[in-house]
Amino acid sequence: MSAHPYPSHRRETNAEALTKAAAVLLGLLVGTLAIVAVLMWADARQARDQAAPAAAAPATQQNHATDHNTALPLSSFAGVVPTNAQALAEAHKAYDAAMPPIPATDVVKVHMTLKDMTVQIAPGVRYTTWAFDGHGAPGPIVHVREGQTVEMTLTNGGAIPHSIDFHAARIAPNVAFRDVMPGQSFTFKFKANDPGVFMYHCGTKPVLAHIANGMYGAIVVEPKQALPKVDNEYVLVASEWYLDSDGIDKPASLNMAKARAMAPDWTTFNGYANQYVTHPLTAKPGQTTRFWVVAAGPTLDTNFHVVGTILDRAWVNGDMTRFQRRVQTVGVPAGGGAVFDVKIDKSGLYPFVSHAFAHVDLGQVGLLKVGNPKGTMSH
Ligand SMILES: [Cu+2]
Repeated sequence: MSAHPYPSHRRETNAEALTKAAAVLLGLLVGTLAIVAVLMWADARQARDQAAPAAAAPATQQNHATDHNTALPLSSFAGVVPTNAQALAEAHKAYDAAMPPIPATDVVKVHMTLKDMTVQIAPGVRYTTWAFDGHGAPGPIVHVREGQTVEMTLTNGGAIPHSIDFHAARIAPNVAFRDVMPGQSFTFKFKANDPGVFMYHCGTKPVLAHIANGMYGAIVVEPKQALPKVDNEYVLVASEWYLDSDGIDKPASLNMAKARAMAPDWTTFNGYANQYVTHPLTAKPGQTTRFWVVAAGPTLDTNFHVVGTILDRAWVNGDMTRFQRRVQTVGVPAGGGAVFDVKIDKSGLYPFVSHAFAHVDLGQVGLLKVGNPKGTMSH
């Protein structure tokens, strides 16, 4: 027995080694197969996850208005202007904020044609609007006296249905504010029995998109009983814009996700950022100036304040039956209006702002230039 210890032992060892090697190889094979299976399962799951949004993508890409993807982050184009912005701002013709006269007739006929058009909303920044009466945004100022009848005709010169909703009207909206098809016209009447400054806007769904695309304006219903006399009257419509590009090389369109997230690129008075900084509204020292303010939104309020003075009279919420005196800032809610008088004795540059200062940063600021002051504004 002793003569064969090694061979015997060695034989046994070889067999053991073979068995172990086979076991290791089998183990490796099983392990590899398991890893491959896990990887294949992960791949399949990833592919399935990717397939679901891909299937939904065509609808969201075709129509911003039905895009429910509000995932952040959203690119901001706030403050993005071309290098010649100052020259462009000076060349821009500011929206005429001066109150137009009241027509003398009992029935005031207003005819607006809706047009799809490209406008500038900041220096060198173009946007494709749905515009009331070729105005871009806001639409024309409608000015009537309490008791007059407004006969409104909307002609739809655009590509999709639109409508017009007057906050100054007491009328069945399903009849008067109905959709008007492209190429069609629709007329309705209402008696302006409630004085104040009111918003009008397109009420076609989704309303957020139609207002965000510029379909809004102001109607002023002057009270029968005259308000205190003033020297200057201006209409300001506050609103915000949500852009899908910077609008410099090609016109921007609506980014519905930003509109839902309430993250505007520009905020404006009368549709164009900072236009009354470059082209100030004017008054003479000692004069009283009246601001008729509407916040069109589509979503954000404006916090009206005139830097360097106090609001002598404030018809808050457009309640023309009473006014508050000597108030500093008044909130005007989206879809609401208010009226403010300021008497300024000293010449100077008096900024009017939304005192929610992100709005100023995004362009909702203008100047009331009283007299002929020297110097420029630091705000
Ligand atoms: Cu519309």
